[in-house]
Amino acid sequence: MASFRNPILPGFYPDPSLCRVGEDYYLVNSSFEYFPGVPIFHSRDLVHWRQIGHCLTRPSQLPLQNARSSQGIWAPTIRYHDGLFYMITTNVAGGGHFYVTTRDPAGEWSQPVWLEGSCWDPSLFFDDDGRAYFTYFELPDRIMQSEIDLREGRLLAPARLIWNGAGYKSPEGPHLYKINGLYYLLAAEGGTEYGHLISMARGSSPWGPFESCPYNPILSHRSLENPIQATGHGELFQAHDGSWWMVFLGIRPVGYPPAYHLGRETFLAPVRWMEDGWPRVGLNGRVYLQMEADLLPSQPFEMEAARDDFTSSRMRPCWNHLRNPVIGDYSLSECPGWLRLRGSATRLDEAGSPTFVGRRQQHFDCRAAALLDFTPEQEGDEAGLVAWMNERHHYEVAILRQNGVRQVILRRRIGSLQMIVASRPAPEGPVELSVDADQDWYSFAFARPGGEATELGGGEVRYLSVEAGGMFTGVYLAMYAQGEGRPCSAPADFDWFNYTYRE
Ligand code: 6LW
Repeated sequence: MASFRNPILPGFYPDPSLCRVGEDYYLVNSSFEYFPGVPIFHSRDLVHWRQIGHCLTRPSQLPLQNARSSQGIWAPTIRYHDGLFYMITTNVAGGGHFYVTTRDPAGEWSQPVWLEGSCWDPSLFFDDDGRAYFTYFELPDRIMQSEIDLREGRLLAPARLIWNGAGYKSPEGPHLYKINGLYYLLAAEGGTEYGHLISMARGSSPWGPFESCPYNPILSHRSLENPIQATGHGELFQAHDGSWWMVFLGIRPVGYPPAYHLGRETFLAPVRWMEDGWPRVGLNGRVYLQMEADLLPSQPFEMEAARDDFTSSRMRPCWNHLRNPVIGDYSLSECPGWLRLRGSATRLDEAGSPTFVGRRQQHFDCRAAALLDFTPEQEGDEAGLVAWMNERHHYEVAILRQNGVRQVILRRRIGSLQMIVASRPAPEGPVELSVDADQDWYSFAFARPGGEATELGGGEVRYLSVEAGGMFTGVYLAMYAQGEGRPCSAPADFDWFNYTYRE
């Protein structure tokens, strides 16, 4: 037995789906309005994960122009069959269900093959007889299924109802598996909030009828005193050593009333099969931040450096834009060793694509800092660091030209309230901006490079939580630039970005 820490993917990594190829494991998550879309991770021991890219890297795969915050890409499913990887998901901002394929999960994926079908949470199942099935959730309480020809990208018959769930609301996230000759159907019920749970049913045909597990829910933290809440939306799988596991989403709320800001994260639990042919997840349907299990041999990856010096010709996979970026507003080559941002007239307060490059906040106690060289020549030109939930909930420390003066400001946006709450004349030349976070408070500061920091103030973490104004995502820490009614006159050059944390 050995212990591992949950979540295995901290920060906004919801709706995990996983497939195994030999001794390699691939995991994908929802990505909503962020671009590129559907981050994909690789592991060889289920505990150490390295992001190897994204499934959706081109606007032709991922049109997000119309995506409101928390719209865009909802739950994905990844599968491997006959040498080909499939990722199927839904763009709820337009187009609906589609799948892409590749032979190299770290490389480019195909153009989308669009499918008819309502609602969300599509999944694929490949049966031993070569048939393939497309399963998805349909409001209010239906799991629908159709046989599918994946070569032609078409359904072989209209989808039909196969299960209504175990009796809780919204039986979402369906996945069909064949285990010991029986067909097992997994679902996430109760809604993705505190009532979330995982249920299971089984039958002798992929069409059912399905008998509900007598122990449902097989995973639930409802009404429990456990730092992990809202457990649901999972994937069941067998490791190469024969052991069984589940990955699923959960949240880690803080404070009272509880609120979470890191988003829905990916957790892992061992699974045991009982004599009666039903599984037990974790410790009788409960999971913990520290768990004991017969782990696979540890195969850690080299950790990425905390600091990104922007010396590569490509951005690291942790970096995301909002919706489809204006590529010409970003450059790693115009000023080698710096990330150059060109602020546009699109501002953080709009549900558009401002000039924004962000990474997920993955730890309660963390610090993000960046060195910014920005000399705005137009009134209202601005660039800086933002702690970001969405266009209505964000705090930023920035260099702004206001009343002809180059200032460092702290601005808070909480719903319909917005205010610059502090400002100081900016020191000449490049300025180091920083945001320090703990469970309750973000504090913002600036300094000359290597100099003593001047604290500007801060804001409550709670007002960037999902409960305060979010929906399905989590806080990002991002670099940005924006003009006031027109593009910025000068570029904003970031020399480095550093993310450090305390477990
Ligand atoms: C996901 C669905 C859900 O597709 O939220 O509440 C959606 N349940 O399973 C976005 O994560």
